[in-house]
Amino acid sequence: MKKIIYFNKVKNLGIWAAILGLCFSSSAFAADAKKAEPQQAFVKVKGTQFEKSGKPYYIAGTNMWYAGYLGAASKVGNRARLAKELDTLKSLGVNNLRVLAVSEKSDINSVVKPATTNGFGNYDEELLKGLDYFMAEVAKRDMTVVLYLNNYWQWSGGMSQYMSWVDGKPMQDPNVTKDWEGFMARSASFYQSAKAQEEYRKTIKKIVTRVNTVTGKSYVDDAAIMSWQLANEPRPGNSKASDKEKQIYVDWINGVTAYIKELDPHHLVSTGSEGLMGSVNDAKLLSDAHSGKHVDYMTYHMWIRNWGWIDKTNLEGTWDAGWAKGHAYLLSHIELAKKVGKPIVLEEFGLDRDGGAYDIKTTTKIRDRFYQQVFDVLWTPMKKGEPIAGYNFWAWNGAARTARPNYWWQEGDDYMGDPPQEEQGMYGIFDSDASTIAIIKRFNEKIHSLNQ
Ligand code: IFL
Repeated sequence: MKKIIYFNKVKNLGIWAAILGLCFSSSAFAADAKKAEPQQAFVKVKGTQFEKSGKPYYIAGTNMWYAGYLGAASKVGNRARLAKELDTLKSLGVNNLRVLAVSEKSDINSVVKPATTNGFGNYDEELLKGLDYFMAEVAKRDMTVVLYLNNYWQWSGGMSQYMSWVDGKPMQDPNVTKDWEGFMARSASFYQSAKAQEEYRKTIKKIVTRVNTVTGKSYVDDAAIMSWQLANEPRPGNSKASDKEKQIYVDWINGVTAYIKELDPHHLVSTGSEGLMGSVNDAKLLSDAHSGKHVDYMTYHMWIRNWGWIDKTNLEGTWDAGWAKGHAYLLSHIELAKKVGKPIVLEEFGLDRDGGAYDIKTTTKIRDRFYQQVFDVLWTPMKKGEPIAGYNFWAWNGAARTARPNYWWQEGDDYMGDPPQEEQGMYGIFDSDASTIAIIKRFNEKIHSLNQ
């Protein structure tokens, strides 16, 4: 009996020693994993500019929504391609990538598959590990990332899919129904749904407080993250958004940005807004939406063809009038940013290949001219230290190719910058688009001359 008690004591001691050891080593690990990078290494706002490591930090960026997908170890991913794309972008002077952090599973055709989230609280860990891997690769290359946490549009599930999970009504694909007004109203109903907001915050918490499985570092402590972004192109509602809806939208932005800052006070937070065209052309709304103390900078997007300012079947003929609007749009937002007193990033713009074709072999003369003109417009205020803090072109297709005669993405195809709701090759820049790439590289060199 004594023997048994003694043995149990020893065994208990052993267990305690093991527990203590575990506690010690796991707390040592946790301490290591949680070791914050020096505050200096985080992108900060200084007046109406960004700063990193004590130097100005202008953004020479691209959009690459699928970058986390490429990082997955499963057959969804392609780590060799990811490394190649990042190396190519680095060699072009790209220092920032705007990337989708989460996607919601949906049954519609024009949505990316698989999704990181298969239902409320049901995450695809393998895909999230892909995001971890991507973040580790980015840090190695001294680039930064803007991670968006939702989508107003259908191609990653987004707000509409949240609403389908809330009320069980099937998600409508506006590519099929052509009812964009109805779709936008449905997406915006997300701001008013207590259940959707609760689940959205859970997802935000899941990502923001995640510990990277590759580096062991908490996302909160990762200086490679430049900004958490509420969503891709959130709008207050459709073209008839009421004053009440506008107020709900502003309140939503203020509430969620405050929530993110509670979880992570060191990273910047942004909205992902398109600017005036995503704010029913209401300058007061745009300014109100970006004046909250937890919104660190403004964003805007410019889509001269999507918005009907030029006609893709007659790019040359409709150019002058369309570009005049684009030019004014680019500058007017820099003026607005001055009034709000925050930096602004042109984080999306793009144009079709010549003739509106999708074929990679089609020339890009008008697109090239467009890119050059956009860069010329941005450069003057940038040089003068006005609030324009950089740009991300839309989007990097890189080495992706499609073999589909109709250019529509199907599960298993290469991921490219053109998301699955649009023809593959519409706006994205392929690694073979030498003339456009040369223009981007030249502008990035100028930008880097400011980052000294
Ligand atoms: O693909 C689109 C994406 O949803 C976006 N803005 C415009 C892109 C091109 O139409 O965020």
